[in-house]
Amino acid sequence: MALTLYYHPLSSYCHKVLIALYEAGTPFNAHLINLGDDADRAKLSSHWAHCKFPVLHDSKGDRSLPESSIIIEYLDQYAGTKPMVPIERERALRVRLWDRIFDNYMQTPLQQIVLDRMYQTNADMSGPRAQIATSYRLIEEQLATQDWIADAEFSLADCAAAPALFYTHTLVPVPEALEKLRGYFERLLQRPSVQRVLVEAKPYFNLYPFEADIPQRFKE
Ligand SMILES: N[C@@H](CCC(=O)N[C@@H](CS)C(=O)NCC(=O)O)C(=O)O
Repeated sequence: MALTLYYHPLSSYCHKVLIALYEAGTPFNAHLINLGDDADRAKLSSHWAHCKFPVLHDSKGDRSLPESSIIIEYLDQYAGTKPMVPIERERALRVRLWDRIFDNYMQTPLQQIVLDRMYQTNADMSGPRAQIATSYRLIEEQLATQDWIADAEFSLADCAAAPALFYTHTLVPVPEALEKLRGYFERLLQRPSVQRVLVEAKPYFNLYPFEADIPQRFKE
């Protein structure tokens, strides 16, 4: 088996998959894609016609997989005894739901706000910002009784949460009153897997249009 991840170190969806890989200690080859480079774009498109990363290629079966959540579920077969998606149906449903919340109601509005800034479209971003704020409130309620967002074990949903929260913090501040969310973010940041993706992203922070809003502690 040889796994290759096509990725960029700044990309939040790539962080999600990298966290799963680092958590399990699964060996893989990292293939950095520069979307500004035609040859790199052609390479990525040859694996996934939508030309978005992350994409995982498995030499076993010569298989290319797009979509961060699907990749993480696929990686469970190589991850030993701690799957990122629990086997039990009820637990798996909760994990998948929270994965969807982070992707659809945090990452999607985050991408809208970032693209608006990159392309200077000056569109009204109050809707996407409100979605992120609503997600913050949902997370606070969900964390009333547990450390991780969807399960007693660190899961796919936490892989999704870490990059979503890292970047949304730069756009929509977390209110002081949301103490459980603030504590959860700090717990995520203590995971060596999360620390590693942020250290690897650091040399590229200057490409992020809201770089000035990344807290100093991540730049040191
Ligand atoms: N639903 C996809 C989203 C992937 C995605 O949007 N990736 C972004 C980077 S974070 C990308 O490739 N953007 C480049 C582009 O759209 O041209 C996933 O979960 O992997």
